[in-house]
Amino acid sequence: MQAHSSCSTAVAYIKGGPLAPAIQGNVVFQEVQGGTMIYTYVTGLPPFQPAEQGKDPIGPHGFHIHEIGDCTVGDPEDPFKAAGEHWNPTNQPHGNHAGDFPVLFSNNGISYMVFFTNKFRPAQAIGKSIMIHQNPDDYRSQPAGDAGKRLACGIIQCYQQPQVQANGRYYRY
Ligand SMILES: [Cu+2]
Repeated sequence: MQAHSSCSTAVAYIKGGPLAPAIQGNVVFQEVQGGTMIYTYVTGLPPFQPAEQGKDPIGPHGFHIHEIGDCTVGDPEDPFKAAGEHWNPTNQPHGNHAGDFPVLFSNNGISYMVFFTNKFRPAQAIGKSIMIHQNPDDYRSQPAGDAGKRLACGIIQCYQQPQVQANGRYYRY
């Protein structure tokens, strides 16, 4: 955590796994007074399906920070287990984890959401992962809100401003 203390903007580039390969997106974490603003833009979410026959609805989608920055797919039927459980540095019940986010609403596959949290600063989230789930988070079931399978994952990293080289090209270092 200390090594990243100077990073005031973090980013995660989200990619869909085998259950939802069309998902793409990014999440930007920007330090502001008292906490972090989080800007999420995601496309390629699956169409909403209402709950039926005892199954959970598909969407709105549970959305969290998970504790391990590893988006290895692993089992294609139950992907992204390598990312571990919810990031929960202050040992709170689910619903109040630092990594508990609002659900993502799909608008014909597109979700755009901006919100504020005072539970962490961007530098503290670096090296964790961000996860989109198949089902809604009920903010009640422990330890993960019954949000179901993991559709898409991204690793949170410090955002490096693109630099202009002498030849006019941009690069990231
Ligand atoms: Cu999750």
